[in-house]
Amino acid sequence: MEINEIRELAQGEIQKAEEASKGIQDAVALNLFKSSYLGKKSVLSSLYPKLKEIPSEQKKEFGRVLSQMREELEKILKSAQDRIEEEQLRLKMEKKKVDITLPGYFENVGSLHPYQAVVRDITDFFLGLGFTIADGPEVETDENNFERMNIPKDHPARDMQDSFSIGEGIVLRSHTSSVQARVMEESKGEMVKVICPGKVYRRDNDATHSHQFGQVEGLVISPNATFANLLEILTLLLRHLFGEKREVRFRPSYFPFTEPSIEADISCFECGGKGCSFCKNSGWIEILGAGMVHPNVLRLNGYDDKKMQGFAFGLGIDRVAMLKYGIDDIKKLYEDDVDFLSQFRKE
Ligand code: FA5
Repeated sequence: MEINEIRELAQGEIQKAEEASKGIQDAVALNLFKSSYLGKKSVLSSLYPKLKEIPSEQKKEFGRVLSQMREELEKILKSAQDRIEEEQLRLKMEKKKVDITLPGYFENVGSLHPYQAVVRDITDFFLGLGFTIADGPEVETDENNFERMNIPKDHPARDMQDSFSIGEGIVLRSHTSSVQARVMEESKGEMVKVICPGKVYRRDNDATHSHQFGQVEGLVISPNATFANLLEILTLLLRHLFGEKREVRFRPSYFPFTEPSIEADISCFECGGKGCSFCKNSGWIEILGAGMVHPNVLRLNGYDDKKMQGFAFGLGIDRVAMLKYGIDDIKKLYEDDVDFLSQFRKE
């Protein structure tokens, strides 16, 4: 066979393939085309054995013609394949038309519970002032919860915190002040600067009082901790939590474990201080108790009250959340109502 004949044959085959490819509409026809023009029984495959008949000086050219022929046929096959795929995609998109003006779907990824957001905020504030975090159990001894806080058995102050007794000498802690006793015992007369966030339990139940709630205790002991330091820290904290506009007032109070003692109130979020049923017409909502650590407490917990003095405070976490976010019933913080909680989601 002459090389020219082969060239013509290849050309003819390529033209035939080009024509045939126009009719290909689906994958079955595409496969058929592939086996007809590139398969074992194709003209292309039948030409390879002819190499033997070709004079040796034309063998190179023969090889070039065949590989060109294969390349062309493959190109035709590829463009038919692309055309079919494009057509299939077009049909699919036509069936599944997307209206790009519709609003998207939003995944609810959740967010911090307002209670937890307040805990983190308060904790960050105190870590920034060089406090460390102390911890204690919710099931506590009567001794740590009361006696070492200068509240002996039968002391009338026990009525201030109606606690849950769960066994002989064991209670659910009624305040985080129980951690004060633990920290002082561990610190063995040395300086202290801690906060302790945690859950506490009391027999209470109304819109601002729950049987289970959170407190953050603070305790500083050093030879020169003063009442002025305490007021300064609490003022900074309350300004940090509620901003400059919310009114804060400190008033004298009584706790068996501090002397002098104070309480802090924030102007009511509901009535802005005018007086309403929520704040029991006072215009204020109590947020924390504080004072200078009572010398008895220092002595009861291994400190020399002539050398060391201290201040302490206990802040209601739920109350902060209520005042900050305008929540009118403390129970909403415990109900796991997603509609209510999603208000606090950060978009
Ligand atoms: C105490 O619990 C003291 N241990 C605080 C303290 C610590 C004083 C250190 C001095 C030194 P009180 O019972 O007032 O104090 O509670 C403190 C705060 O907890 C209150 O101001 C209030 O914000 C919150 N609180 C009290 N009872 C409840 C309750 N039932 N539900 C929700 N929050 C409460």
